[in-house]
Amino acid sequence: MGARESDTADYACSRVGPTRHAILIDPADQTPDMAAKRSLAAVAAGSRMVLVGGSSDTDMENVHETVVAIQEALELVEWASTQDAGSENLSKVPVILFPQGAAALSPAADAITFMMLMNSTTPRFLIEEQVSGAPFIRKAGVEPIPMGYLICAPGGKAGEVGEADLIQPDETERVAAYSMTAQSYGFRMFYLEAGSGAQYPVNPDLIRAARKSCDLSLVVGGGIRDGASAKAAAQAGADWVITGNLAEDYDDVNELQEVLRAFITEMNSD
Ligand code: 1GP
Repeated sequence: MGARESDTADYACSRVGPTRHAILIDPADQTPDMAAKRSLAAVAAGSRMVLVGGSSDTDMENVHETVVAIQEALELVEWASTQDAGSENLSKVPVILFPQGAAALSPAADAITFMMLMNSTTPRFLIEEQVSGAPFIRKAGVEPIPMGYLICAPGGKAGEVGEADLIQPDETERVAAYSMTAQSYGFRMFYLEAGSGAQYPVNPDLIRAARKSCDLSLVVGGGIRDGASAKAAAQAGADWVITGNLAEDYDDVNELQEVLRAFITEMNSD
């Protein structure tokens, strides 16, 4: 395992500093070129991780082409910043797979959220997809970040595809027990998901319950479309706030950068 690879997992799981924003790129919803442009805009606005994945219609080809396009764009920006003494020295933001399963992976990613969909009712997402994907990931040298993934109501497509027994907004004890279980398994991240495009995000009470019951890097996403919801998640204890759909609303990347800059500022405001 290379130093850079374990650096990526440490970076992603570090709990020092304010809540960070990550952009989720769904390769089924945009071209690799647009994915790269949106990722650059997000990083320029202050996003600190790019996740690539989706719960349907992704495959090896569109995931790999998208990861490569984003990596090339970010490496160019990093290189340019080292050439210009006056500009901010931008260290490269990691590109991390957030896969729907073993059939949608890329060796060009810096790491992969190697997840157990903990409240799935099917062995497929509890263990079988992981077993199918593990040899590819090992061969490609992509660093697995062990992650507990928990789908909360309304759950959206991820909840349906994953056949999840959804966590309801008032089930704080249940989410606490899952977070303790995640920690006991040795997972490093714990992701509370409301589903992409969810009508409402994860209830902050659930985030607080997880925060109190584990010291894993806590990731929250699904249905977060404005700075106020991001701030509520941050104040409840999220280490990472993820947005996917938000960026897809913007084809003008300058506008996207402005929107995300304001979003991140509000997320971390007092
Ligand atoms: C989905 O949590 C992410 O896995 C992002 O959701 O697309 O609603 O931002 P949105």
